[in-house]
Amino acid sequence: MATFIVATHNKKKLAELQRILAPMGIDVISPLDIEGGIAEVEENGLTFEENALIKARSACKETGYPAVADDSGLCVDALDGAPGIYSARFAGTGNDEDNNRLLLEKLKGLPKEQRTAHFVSSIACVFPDGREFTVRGECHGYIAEAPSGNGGFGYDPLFISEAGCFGDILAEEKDKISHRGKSMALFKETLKEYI
Ligand code: ITT
Repeated sequence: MATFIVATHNKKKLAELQRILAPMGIDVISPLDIEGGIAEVEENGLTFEENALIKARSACKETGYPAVADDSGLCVDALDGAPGIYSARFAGTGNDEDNNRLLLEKLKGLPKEQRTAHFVSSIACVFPDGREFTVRGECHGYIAEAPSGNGGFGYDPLFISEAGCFGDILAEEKDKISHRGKSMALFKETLKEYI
């Protein structure tokens, strides 16, 4: 089985990707295993897929390992899909609490039926020989009126899924239904055609 580098600088996302990849029997290394880490690239794509490819191509080129990268975000219907690919930088501070506060502010006064949203995870896989593919997972739900729980990361305390708020449910429960759980299941299926 090949060794893959998971190209992310988000420690909580890394933990989630490693947790999902481990039972797939895939050997994973992270930027923390590379001396000096890996470079942070400018995510200047216009779609989740483009940004995932930008990150995976760079990590593969830099390390020589096949690379897996996730580009993800939250798309809120009442905000025409924002923050979308700009989810990590929504409030401009790179801080999850600031992002959540701004989101609540923008949705203030809207009833539940107008607070629908979905998470997207696009996973890109790039091989040193130039082959590459992307897969995508989505998870639909709505935005709460106040944060709940301290599980997960990012917008999890505000996202209500069919299994409850992502901030409250167990990590394994989130993986079963989440955008990343779904994209990683597709990644596993698609990978069979490549190795
Ligand atoms: P890397 O690019 O280094 O992987 P990042 O955090 O900048 O790290 P993204 O550009 O893909 O990653 O931005 C994803 C943002 O979307 C993330 O910072 C969260 O704010 C949000 N997000 C993505 N998946 C999430 C999840 O499962 N739960 C909560 N928020 C999530």
